[in-house]
Amino acid sequence: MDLTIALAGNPNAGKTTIFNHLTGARQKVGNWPGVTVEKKEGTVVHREHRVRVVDLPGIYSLTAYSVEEMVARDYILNERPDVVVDILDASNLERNLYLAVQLIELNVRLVFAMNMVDVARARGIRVDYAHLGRLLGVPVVETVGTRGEGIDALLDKAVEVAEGRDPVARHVHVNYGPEVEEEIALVRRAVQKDPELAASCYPRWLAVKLIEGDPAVRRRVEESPAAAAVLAQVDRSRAHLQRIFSDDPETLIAEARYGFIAGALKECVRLSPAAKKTVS
Ligand code: GDP
Ligand code: MG
Ligand code: K
Repeated sequence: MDLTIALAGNPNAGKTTIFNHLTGARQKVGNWPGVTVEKKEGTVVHREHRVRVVDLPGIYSLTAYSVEEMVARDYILNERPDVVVDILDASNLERNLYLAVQLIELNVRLVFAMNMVDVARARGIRVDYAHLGRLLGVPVVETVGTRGEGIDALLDKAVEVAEGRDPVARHVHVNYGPEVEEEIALVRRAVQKDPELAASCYPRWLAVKLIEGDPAVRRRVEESPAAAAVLAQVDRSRAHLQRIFSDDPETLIAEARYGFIAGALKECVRLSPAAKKTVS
């Protein structure tokens, strides 16, 4: 059976290093359609599978404000790889988790490659990665890309998750608080009146992005027969949230994501006494 794995991650997290280990010399380099962003693809044979590995552009977020982010997001939404492997820099975990949380919100099959654990360890950062994975509903594999450590385990785990065989993989929601959640529910209900739109991507994700005011997601909805009803609800929801909070909806949502990350990290991170001294 053929499987497709997409590699996502922040710039410098080690995507290219891991891609090279996974695919060796079997690589094809081109451009993403219509843009001058490099696209790398490779294949690897793993047990009974022919696995295609696609290297997505390095990104920090999944907004519509950069061509790299749009390429990565559209690929995941439209081409639907069997599993997304998010490569995180463990020595910059909090920042790298911002993209990870947005991938979780897409409700796609996901694995975290916790890369640069050598650097994190040397800095005295101690994290219970397995616990973090259980909290976030995403299996974690520790890797040291430069030494090729953990790459086989990563490929095993990616295939396991692609086949729906991993017990850790489950969908976890960011809780945006009662006021925002109420508006998400209203928008989601409007989205679900168009079965085709609701099936085109995860409806809760669509609702969150519409409330954030994402222009590309809005355009996606404009093509739907339910567009008028959905967008009217979105405008009502955004106006309502703007009235009750001092921040705009985009800021509210970003802050809730950071809060969610901080909460999860608090349960999993143990700094060594030496590391504590250098950060305080
Ligand atoms: P990309 O931007 O995500 O493609 O990142 P690269 O693969 O180009 O890696 C960025 C830098 O980090 C390079 O100098 C790599 O050699 C280095 N690197 C990658 N993985 C690791 C790792 O696990 N540990 C350490 N110490 N360095 C790494
Ligand atoms: Mg790279
Ligand atoms: K998940």
